[in-house]
Amino acid sequence: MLSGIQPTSGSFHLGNYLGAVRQWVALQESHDAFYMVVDLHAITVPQDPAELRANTRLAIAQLLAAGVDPERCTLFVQSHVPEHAQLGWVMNCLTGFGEASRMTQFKDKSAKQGADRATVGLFTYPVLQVADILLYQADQVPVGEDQRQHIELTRDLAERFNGRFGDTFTIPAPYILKETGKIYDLQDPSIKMSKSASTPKGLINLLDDPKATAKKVKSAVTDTDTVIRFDPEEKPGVSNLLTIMSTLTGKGVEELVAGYEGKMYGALKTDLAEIVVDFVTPFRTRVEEYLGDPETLDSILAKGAQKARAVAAETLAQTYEKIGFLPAK
Ligand code: AQP
Repeated sequence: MLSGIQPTSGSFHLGNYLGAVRQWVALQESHDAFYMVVDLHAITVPQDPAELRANTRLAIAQLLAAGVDPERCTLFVQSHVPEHAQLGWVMNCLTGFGEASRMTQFKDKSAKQGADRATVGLFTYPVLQVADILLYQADQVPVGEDQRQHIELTRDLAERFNGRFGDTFTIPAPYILKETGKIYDLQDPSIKMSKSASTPKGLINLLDDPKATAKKVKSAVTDTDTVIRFDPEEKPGVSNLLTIMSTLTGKGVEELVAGYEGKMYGALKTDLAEIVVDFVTPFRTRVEEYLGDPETLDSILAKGAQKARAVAAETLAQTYEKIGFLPAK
């Protein structure tokens, strides 16, 4: 099991948590899990060095606060394991230019930035992600729906390499939960909640002031009907709120809908605002605690990098050997 999260946004948003990180916490119990903060990916767009360093620590603190447990998984920072960049180069040399050009995330992001400002790093980002996954021979990758195409590319490249050089890589599958694979923007439930595309009112950042968060939930867009039911096609806003509530409370959507029979949207939003605030308030406190103890954080990362490198170095050595690189004596 392998997954990663970017340290670019400062605070994780509710989509990151419900779509990915929550699954990381559950899966560390049953799988040999490798979780990382992907700082190499972060620099595909310009970063202020001091901010990047601070946000990388903040991302680790948030993962720990969410329940990622370094005793149960391998938690590390991507740039601490140089094999990612090394295997990334090999995978670049296996990827067709047209194939990489078809990645929708690149098309969207480069269109937003303008062709002249988008970097080659942004273009090859999915290929580095392929290397991230294959290095650990992951068979499952817990991510949100937006990453499905990148996992498909990973499968294609793993099969291509295995076909050309002999069995080397495990073919991974995406682990995307139907319910939470795509959490939607609170103001525009036709788009995913996202740090780059959402407006501030549509985005719930876990580290925002809980009062502001409650306000955002209460002003979420619903529809002109009044009935609370789960219908993503006809009622995307209400359905998104029900999904969030169901995941945070552990109650089934049907049970929730039954409980709101005859009630108005306002009741649902008020209850959800309270549930979200009850979730983010202790989360923020735990993040502060982890940030206040940089020595423990550093020692977790040092151990994580060591464990990750042991696996990554072995896979890279096998790959180099298969390709025909002369071993370094
Ligand atoms: N809205 C979402 N619903 C479900 N899952 C989501 N993920 C992101 N948004 C949603 C999943 O979160 C994990 C980490 O994603 P990332 O490293 O791409 O983090 P990010 O850059 O903060 O995510 P954004 O907001 O999606 O960034 P932009 O706006 O730059 O595209 C991944 O598993 C992702 O699927």
